Amino acid sequence: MQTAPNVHGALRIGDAAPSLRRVQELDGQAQFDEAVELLRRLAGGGDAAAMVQLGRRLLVGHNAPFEPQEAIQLLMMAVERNDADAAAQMATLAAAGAWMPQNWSAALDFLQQGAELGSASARGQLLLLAGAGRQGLAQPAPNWKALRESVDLAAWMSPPATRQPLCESPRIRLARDFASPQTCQWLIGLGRGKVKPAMMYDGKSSRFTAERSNSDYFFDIVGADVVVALIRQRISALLKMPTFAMEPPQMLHYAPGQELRAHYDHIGGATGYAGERIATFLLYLNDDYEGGELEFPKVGLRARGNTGDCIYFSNVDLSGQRDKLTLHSGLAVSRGEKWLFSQWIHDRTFTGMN
Ligand SMILES: O=C(O)CCC(=O)C(=O)O
Repeated sequence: MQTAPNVHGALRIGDAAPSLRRVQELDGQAQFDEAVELLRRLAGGGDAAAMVQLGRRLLVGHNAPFEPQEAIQLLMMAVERNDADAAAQMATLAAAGAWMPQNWSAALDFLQQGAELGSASARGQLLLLAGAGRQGLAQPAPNWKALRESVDLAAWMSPPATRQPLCESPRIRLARDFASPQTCQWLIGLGRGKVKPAMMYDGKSSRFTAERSNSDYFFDIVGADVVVALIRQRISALLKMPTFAMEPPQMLHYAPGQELRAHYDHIGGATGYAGERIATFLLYLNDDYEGGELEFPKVGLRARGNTGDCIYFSNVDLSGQRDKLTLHSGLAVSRGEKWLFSQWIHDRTFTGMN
């Protein structure tokens, strides 16, 4: 396998690496304005790695101003300089339709470009999307163009036809094989090392509570990728709800003994939130653990999916009112670790806290 040449700084020692190291030092001292200023100078001097670092920060306002349009300009300038990471990031933006019109064909073109330039992420995504799996990885020089052309987007966006009703009131459904085991592994890879002790939202603010001992990770547009965007598109097709009404998706992780005690997902009237969280979608990324069932105590239901299955439910009743029967828990895991991909869906365009 070829080595991925574009890990920041790794092959740039000759040019901007010392200054990028200085950016790291400034960040380490929480001098974020200075770090951003230095990145601006490096990017202005034509350094593509600095353009990507700055672009990613400005995309999400992480220790930087929130300036998505400037971020896209920077990333495109880096793409023109053949930066692999910039191409991979642009693929995610085009797939998600984030700060630009959604364009799947452009997303795949960017992935191909990123893969050809050596982005490990773009390569992994393209191999997964093309269904090439391990055989593809074993090839000395995969044909990225051919792989890009073999991606069957329609199949990725079409959810499984079989749905099993688990309960009618509240409406709870299970669909088998929503995602392949390889896709589940990929998603776990995106969350591993990033999950942090989870907080609980009580309608006013988020805080650590004894009710919730698991960890989570919210994807932003930098942490997500084309695979995540396609999963959301597939959820949209399954639930018949638009992606623009979806909150940022989350990874949930439970180590042995960890749990999420009985709670509701609906938040209507909560401080600062517009609208209601009307549906919850949970994708089971693994099944080699014990315990950890999803329990709805008010209707006496306990369920869990196998790897790749999903369970989804409505948090409101047929008249759109918060449904008190949707009280639910993630029971304690007794052995192994449990990984879920979770997506909440709103009754309107999701604008976050405002
Ligand atoms: O982990 C589980 O099984 C439940 C997750 C859950 O209840 C939630 O995300 O609201």
